[in-house]
Amino acid sequence: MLELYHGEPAANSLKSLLCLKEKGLDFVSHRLNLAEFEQHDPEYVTINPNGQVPTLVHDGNVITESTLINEYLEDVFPKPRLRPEDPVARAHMRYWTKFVDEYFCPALSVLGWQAIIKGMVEHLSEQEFEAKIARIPLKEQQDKWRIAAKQAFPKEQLDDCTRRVEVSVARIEAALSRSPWVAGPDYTLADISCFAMMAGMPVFQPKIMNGENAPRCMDWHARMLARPAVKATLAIP
Ligand SMILES: N[C@@H](CCC(=O)N[C@@H](CS)C(=O)NCC(=O)O)C(=O)O
Repeated sequence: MLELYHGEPAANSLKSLLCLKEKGLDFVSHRLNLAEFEQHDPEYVTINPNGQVPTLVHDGNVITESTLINEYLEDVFPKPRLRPEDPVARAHMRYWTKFVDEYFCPALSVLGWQAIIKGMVEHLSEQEFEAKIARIPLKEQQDKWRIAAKQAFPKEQLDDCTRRVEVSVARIEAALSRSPWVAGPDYTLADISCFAMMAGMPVFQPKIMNGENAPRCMDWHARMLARPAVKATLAIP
C-alpha cells in the first residue's frame, strides 16, 4: 500500500503528488493542514523528523524528501518511464532536480513565506504561537517561522532570493530553447520538479515569469497544464 502525507498541491507536495498521478498509482492521501501546523504533530515527526511534507510510506517503509520519493517511485514503478535510461541523459535530469532542491526552491520559499506566513498566524496569541514553534524539530525552521511571522526577512535577503528565482527561470528558459522538455527530448522528473516550483509563478510572480521574458517557460507551462495527470493533481482540494 502507498500512502502520501502531503499539503496542498503546491511546491514539494505537488512534486510527489504529480509523480504518483503520472504513474497512475493509487495511494492513500493523508492531507496535512500546514496552516494548522499539523506537520509538526509529534506522531508525524516520528516518520518525518524534519516536520515537513511530503512523506511516502510504502508497505510500511518510510521515504522522505520529495526528490527521493520520486526517484523511489521510478525505481519501484518504472512505467511510464519518467527517468532516462541513458546515463548521460539521466545525469542531466538529476542536474535539474538537484538545482531545484538546492538553488531554486529555497529562494522561492523565502519569497512565499514572506508573502503568506504573517497572515496565517495573526490570529494566534504570542503564547499560542510560541507553543506551535516549540514543536518544530529543526532550529533552522523555528527561526524561519519566527522571522516570517513576527518580523520580515531582511531586504537584502529578499532581493537576493528574487535574483536567484530570476536566474532559475532564465536557466530553465535557456534549457527549453535547446529541447522541448527541461532535461531533453522526453518528459521527465526534471519537468515535474521545475513545474512544482513554477505552477503558480505566472500568477504570483508575474514580473519574473511572463510571456515576454520567459516565452518558452510559458509555453512549457501551458503544455504541463494540458497533461491529464497535472490537471488531476491540481484539482486535489
Ligand atoms: N527538502 C524537503 C523540503 C520539504 C519542505 O520544505 N516542505 C514544506 C512544504 S513545500 C513544509 O513542509 N513546510 C512546512 C514547515 O516547514 O513547517 C523535500 O523536498 O521534501
